[in-house]
Amino acid sequence: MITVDASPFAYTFPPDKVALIVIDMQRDFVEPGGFGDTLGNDVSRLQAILPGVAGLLKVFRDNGWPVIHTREGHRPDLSDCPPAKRLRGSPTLRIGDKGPMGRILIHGEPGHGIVDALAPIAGEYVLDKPGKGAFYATDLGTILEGLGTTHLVFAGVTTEVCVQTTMREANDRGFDNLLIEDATESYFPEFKDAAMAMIRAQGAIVGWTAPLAALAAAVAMETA
Ligand code: C5J
Repeated sequence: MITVDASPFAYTFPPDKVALIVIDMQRDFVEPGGFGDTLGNDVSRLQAILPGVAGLLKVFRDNGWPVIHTREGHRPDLSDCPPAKRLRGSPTLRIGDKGPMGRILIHGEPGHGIVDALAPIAGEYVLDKPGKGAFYATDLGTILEGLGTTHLVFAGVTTEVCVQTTMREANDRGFDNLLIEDATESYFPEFKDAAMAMIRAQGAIVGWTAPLAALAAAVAMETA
């Protein structure tokens, strides 16, 4: 077992039953000139976690532990995008519209892709999801069952939307969840802080949080 100095208390995981889920590190959310930027969000906040997510990927890759990348997006005909989702947000730039990096959140468009710095490598899963949560309308549950996973480490964007939603879905399915604090971000700092506080509340009601350094130190000590 590996024990990480985490909040609200230590997080312990079996190294043969852990997987990393990197949520939606897509150009349209993260890069200048993408969908998020065009809507007026400060994407420099999201850019700042690229080293943290890369460092976390390195920990998992060095140990041969499973990595799952998710991408939020829809079919070109939008048949998997409920009007209730499409019609909210910006009235001028909606899912499926032509944006600065191709059609917004449509499979195969440049903006839908994962940023180059975090590109998946051979053997890693890339999971397309139409919802905010990564379990909804995907085979994530089947993948994790096949891997024998019981513990999930989380990174990605945005903390209070797709990351928190997926952690709550995972929590209800019985996984023990750790969110890496410097590998997740929001366009709104107060939302990130609130989401992390909600996750840790009431004795880790949704899960734990810890900085990457705490995870890396715990892993290094155990695997030295
Ligand atoms: C959002 C996400 N915020 N990946 N998506 O719409 O959190």
